[in-house]
Amino acid sequence: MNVYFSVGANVGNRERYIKDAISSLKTLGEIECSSLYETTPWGNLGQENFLNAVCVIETDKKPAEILLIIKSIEKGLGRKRITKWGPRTIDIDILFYGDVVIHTADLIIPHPHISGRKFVLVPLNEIASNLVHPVLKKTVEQMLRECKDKGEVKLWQSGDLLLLKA
Ligand code: PH2
Ligand code: MG
Ligand code: MG
Repeated sequence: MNVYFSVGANVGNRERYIKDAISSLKTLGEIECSSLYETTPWGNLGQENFLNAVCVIETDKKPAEILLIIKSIEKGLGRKRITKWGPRTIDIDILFYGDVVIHTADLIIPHPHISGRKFVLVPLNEIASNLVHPVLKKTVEQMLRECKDKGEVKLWQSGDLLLLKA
């Protein structure tokens, strides 16, 4: 299954946290990463800018197993859950699990905010512009064109560099 992830950090050595998260995610399977972007905060404006990237991994693992793995990676990288949408050393979210739709108490796939977030859509458009959202039935490219998010998303470093140093 092709599983898409969003990674973000806005506390401490943001680049290091993202790279460490990507290294850990590599244990799930073959990975392809977008470039790394610096982005203004979405939802809770009184905090530092984020670094964000997305990646896709080909894996046989089930969604619940993946969720446990990303929680443990976040914990290992010092994530503390304090406020919703607040500052964090690392956040790893599952965006898509193939075209599977899941609604359980602890997991919603596709991620509910994809179409409203430029910090997700810009990097996603770089690696998967033709990917179709299984609920909205729109491509990433179309969601990006229609997105009203006014947040800034600026290139920080290329995806190749990100993978090399991860
Ligand atoms: N994550 C959030 C809330 N706001 N803003 C940006 N720019 N990047 C993020 O990764 C982010 C956010 C909740 O997970
Ligand atoms: Mg998140
Ligand atoms: Mg999260």
